[in-house]
Amino acid sequence: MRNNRPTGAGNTNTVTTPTAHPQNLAATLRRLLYFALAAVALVAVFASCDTPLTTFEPRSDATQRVHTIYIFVIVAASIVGFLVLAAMAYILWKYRERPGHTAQQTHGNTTLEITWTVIPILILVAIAIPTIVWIAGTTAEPDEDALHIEAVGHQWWFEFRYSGLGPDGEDLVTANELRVPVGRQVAITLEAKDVIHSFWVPQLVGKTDMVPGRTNILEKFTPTEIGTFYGQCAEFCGSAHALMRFRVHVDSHADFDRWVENMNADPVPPEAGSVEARGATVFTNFCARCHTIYGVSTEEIGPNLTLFGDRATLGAGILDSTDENLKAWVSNIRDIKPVLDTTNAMPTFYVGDPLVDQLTEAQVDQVVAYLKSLKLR
Ligand code: HEC
Ligand SMILES: [Cu+2]
Repeated sequence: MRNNRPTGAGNTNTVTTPTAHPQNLAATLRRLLYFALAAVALVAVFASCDTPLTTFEPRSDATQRVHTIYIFVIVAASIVGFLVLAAMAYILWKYRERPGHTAQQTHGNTTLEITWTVIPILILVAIAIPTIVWIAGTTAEPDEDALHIEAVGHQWWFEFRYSGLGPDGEDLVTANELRVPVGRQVAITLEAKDVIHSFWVPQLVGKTDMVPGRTNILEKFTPTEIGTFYGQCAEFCGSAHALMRFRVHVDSHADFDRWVENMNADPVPPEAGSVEARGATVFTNFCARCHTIYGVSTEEIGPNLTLFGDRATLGAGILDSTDENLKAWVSNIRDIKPVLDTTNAMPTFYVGDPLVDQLTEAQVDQVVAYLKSLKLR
């Protein structure tokens, strides 16, 4: 009987079809299973990646807001996508042309059209409301007890100025490693010394341009967790743009206060005759014309180096601040950060090049020992 179908298979196929079909299905299912396993494995691999610039692990109220909206949109889009595809698959299957049933074209159905216009409107409004409320919130006035900081982009490093927290009520200045207390709102204004840079700490706040001759206001944010977070200049600013990073240390209130206090305290002079004492002399002779260390020097061409011994990084977040890296940096900075315009750049001291050297290796060791000794008490 089956063989009487108009398009049906011939005699030869009647024998194979009933057995071949379940086999094909099993093979397809197996292939699907492998595919699903591979997808799960890939997800696991990506999930274990070290991603210091992730936006998926918000650690402030500001990034948490973006993240919530993002997840909401993703979930809503997934549900819509699933429902649409499922409905489509069902309709394709149900109304397909088959023996005894002809596919039909239908036109016009007012109820249906109103329904599928109204539902997307509702979804879009549901997305728009929190988005607009949040965008409006980005320009809100800072809290009364907010911590005010001015961040200045330089080619190729970040300067941070805490208003009123420095010696004599002046700005307290540091560089490349911003310290803020957990749970207190931070209000940062952005400026640039030379060209356009951009301030971005994916887990905490950003990104907003730093424009020369203009003060931009960064969205206010309150860090919610103690830890170290990674920042990066996010606007191409010249040859060393990729080497312009920074870190944000979110400290406990006690640790932050201790840091501010120590930044303001006069440094203990190194013991007379020690390596560090000789390093201090090298610093005064070769470095003080650009670097401030509170109580020692006052020039602000380069990063403020007060308490430099407590910084984890060197060279705008590009290297760990180890003795070895520090020696290499002070000896021949251009090997580490090649730049074309050296007007305000740190000079290379050509250590190890007898024709042009400015410092001996011993002097480098001394100044490194001195910088490393500038620590919290
Ligand atoms: C002409 C000015 C100038 C002189 C002189 C100078 N520096 Fe610098 N220094 C800079 C600038 C500018 C930077 C920022 C470079 C960068 O990261 O792109 C810098 C960066 C540094 C850093 C890294 C700071 C950080 O936060 O990562 C250290 C350490 C440093 N200098 C030490 C020294 C020492 C030690 C000397 C003396 C032997 C010295 N500098 C002399 C201008 C100078
Ligand atoms: Cu930059």
